[in-house]
Amino acid sequence: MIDGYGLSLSSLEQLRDNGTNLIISVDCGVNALEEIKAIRDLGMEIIITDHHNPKDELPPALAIINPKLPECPYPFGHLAGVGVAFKLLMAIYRRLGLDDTENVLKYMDLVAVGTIADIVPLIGENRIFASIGLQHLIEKKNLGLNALIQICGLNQKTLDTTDIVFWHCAPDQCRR
Ligand SMILES: [Mn+2]
Repeated sequence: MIDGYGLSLSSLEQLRDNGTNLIISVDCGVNALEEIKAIRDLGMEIIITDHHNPKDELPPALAIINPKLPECPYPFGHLAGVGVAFKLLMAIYRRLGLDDTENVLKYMDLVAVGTIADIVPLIGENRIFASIGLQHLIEKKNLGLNALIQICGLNQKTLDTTDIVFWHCAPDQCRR
């Protein structure tokens, strides 16, 4: 809410001062040349996860994970920012031998909210994320999301994609 979308130079300095040496971006960074050069100059590294269309010059990151990169072999190009981050998490789980069903499904409600709210086409994997995640939302698996749904005055039993994308709370509800 303070720095807006993307990587901001002031927050990067703050991260460095707090002892951070590796940043993982979500939903941004593939075209943030200046900021990623600054990360290097500040002595930190960055792994970019993004789904925005990259420009010709790519930033000097440790790694760039983005299905829109021309050489990316990933078969589904419509992942939302959260979907790309989820894929990195799955790769880490696999490397650590933690890729069991429970862990794979654990954050599906958050992946669904992020996918639906990012307004990507709900086809292929996105449709699967939305479908499983909405079911988790209805089953009240996540305390934080439950509270958000309650404050928004939404009916959790009939929650759908429109509730997630277009719902605006009334001013008196927002103050709660
Ligand atoms: Mn996005």
